[in-house]
Amino acid sequence: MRRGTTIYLYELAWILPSIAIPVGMLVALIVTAFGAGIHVPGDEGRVDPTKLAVTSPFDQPGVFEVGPGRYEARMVAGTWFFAPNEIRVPAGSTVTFVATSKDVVHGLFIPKVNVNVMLLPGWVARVVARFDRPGEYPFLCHEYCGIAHHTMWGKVIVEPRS
Ligand SMILES: [Cu+2]
Repeated sequence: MRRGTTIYLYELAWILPSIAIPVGMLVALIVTAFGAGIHVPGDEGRVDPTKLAVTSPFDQPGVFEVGPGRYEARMVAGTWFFAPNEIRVPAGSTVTFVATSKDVVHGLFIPKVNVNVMLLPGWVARVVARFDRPGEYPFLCHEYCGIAHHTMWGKVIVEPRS
């Protein structure tokens, strides 16, 4: 009888955390998703990844001035390219990257300005970065996407203000 009670308490010491930990994680998930509003990076709308060539704004990838010192870079990622893979803006610009993937999961990583988003086919990602200093800011795909993944990169060229 005594031994039985001992085993029960010992099991309880494991049973309680094994319930409490998943419940705690679920609560954390619910709080971050609904309370803090954190979602999959790309919850800016959906597109049909097979029809990007005829879907605005991805039918015209490129860099567009949307206001004084503000640019929008509309980008498509695919195996194994970024379109565009060269973006030119003057120093002091704020660039909104609106990007998606046309095939598999890619990523957009611009280390110098801390841009880091996944590009999921069918999802539109939107991320904002400010480019104050002139120079080159390489960006790359940081989600392994196949044999030529390592060739998938481009750069933001920030030109000095004249
Ligand atoms: Cu990729």
